[in-house]
Amino acid sequence: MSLQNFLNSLDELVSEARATLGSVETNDALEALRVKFVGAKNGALKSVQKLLGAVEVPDKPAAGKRFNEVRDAIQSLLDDATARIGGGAVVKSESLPDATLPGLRPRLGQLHPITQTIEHLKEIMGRLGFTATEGPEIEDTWHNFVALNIPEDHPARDPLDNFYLATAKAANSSPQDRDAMLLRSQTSTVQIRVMESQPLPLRIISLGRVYRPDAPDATHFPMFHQMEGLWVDRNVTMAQLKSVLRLFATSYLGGDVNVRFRPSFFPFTEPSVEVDYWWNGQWIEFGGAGMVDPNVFQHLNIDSEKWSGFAFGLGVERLCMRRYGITDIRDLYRSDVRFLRQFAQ
Ligand code: FA5
Repeated sequence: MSLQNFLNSLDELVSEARATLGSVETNDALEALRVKFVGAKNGALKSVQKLLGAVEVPDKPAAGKRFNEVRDAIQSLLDDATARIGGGAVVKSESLPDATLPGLRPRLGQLHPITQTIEHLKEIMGRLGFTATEGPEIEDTWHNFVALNIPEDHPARDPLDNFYLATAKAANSSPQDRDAMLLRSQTSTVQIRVMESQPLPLRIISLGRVYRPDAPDATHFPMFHQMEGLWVDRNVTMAQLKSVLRLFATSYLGGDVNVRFRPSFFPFTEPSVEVDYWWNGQWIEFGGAGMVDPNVFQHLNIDSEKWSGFAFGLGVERLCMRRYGITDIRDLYRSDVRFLRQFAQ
């Protein structure tokens, strides 16, 4: 087909569209014209487009350009006619919802239950005089182990029990080196950072993520949160530690909570205890605690004759689970909106 013949077909089409769409008066007639000109199957534009294939190759660019212009022109004629008649046809073709239906309620976001729990714990501990502070999630072995009196050969430093990082700094170092880096395995690191940088006395909590290569099950997850607490002053005692933890537990879990302290061992506290609550017919451990070990004070040049302190580290997920009756920690991290929506504030 010659270029001229093709252009003539386009001109005829656009003239006809101008004439008919310029005077159309009803939505039904407009709809019929829409089908006639731009209908997906047998519309006039479609038919002319098919002729494009028969145009000589060197003429194709000019033919294609003109075709696009005519297509746009017909579309604006249709839009003008639609606007003039009152939009009925547009409503139909763009399938807007019925404007008389009630509106859709926008779905509001909300804080994750663990974030809500963290805020709640901060508020309770704030009332007990503890100030919230933060520490980094990527730590060196000095803060995660050495200063906490965890010796080189201690199993807690095993590469299989920690997420050591392949940083440039650590490239030539082993997990035993002071500057090997890891994702912190406990928030007790913040005890050290705070005692390094703040004057005594101090009473702080720190809430944040910790990481351990634990196999996930109903009460374990490889990433979880801890609330660390530290109170250093003159004459801080184990009796105060137990009172604070009991007050905290009754405030967060309710007056009927049954808490027990079990003798235990942590390298950075002496004596040490593990703290459990009773739930669903069994004791669940929710934290460790004890009196700050004099060796820790010594690492930080704090006179343990003058100062004493207690520290605790509690599992935030386990507290949240007990409060809300969640029986599987993994539910908190499945990102299932149906589960999370139950915690709308
Ligand atoms: C510690 O991490 C000590 N730093 C706690 C501490 C702080 C003791 C200060 C003394 C003084 P432990 O490894 O037991 O201790 O962990 C504390 C709590 O974290 C546990 O009781 C449990 O509630 C929670 N926890 C431990 N591992 C996991 C896990 N994989 N998933 C969820 N929660 C966990």
